[in-house]
Amino acid sequence: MTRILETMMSDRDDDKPDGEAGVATKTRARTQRPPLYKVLLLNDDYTPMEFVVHILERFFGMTHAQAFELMLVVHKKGVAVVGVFSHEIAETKVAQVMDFARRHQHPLQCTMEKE
Ligand code: TYC
Repeated sequence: MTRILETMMSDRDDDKPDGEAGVATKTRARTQRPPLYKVLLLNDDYTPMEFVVHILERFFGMTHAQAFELMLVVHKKGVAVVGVFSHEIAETKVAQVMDFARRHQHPLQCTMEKE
């Protein structure tokens, strides 16, 4: 009898049958950050350097000096990250660059990839 009483008293979960105390679980709310995407600019042999500099100023908010420096990185290394954005913004940047290059008949390539 003492045993039964002890069992009942120690079952502190009201919604569980006697002898079946609930397992304590703590669920911490995890804040989800949206995935980010790198926008990459690729080198080629034909697009003029000043055109690439202009693109970096116009669509990526760089100063002329920043744009020139990054254009040279792409020119020498073949590719560089020119910005990191949400999926929607990255898609828009890629589309803007590709459209602008196409309209000026330059073969410049711009892509995005998950960070
Ligand atoms: N390689 C090009 C040239 O010599 C310049 C260039 C730089 C092209 C960066 C594309 O993403 C690029 N005219």
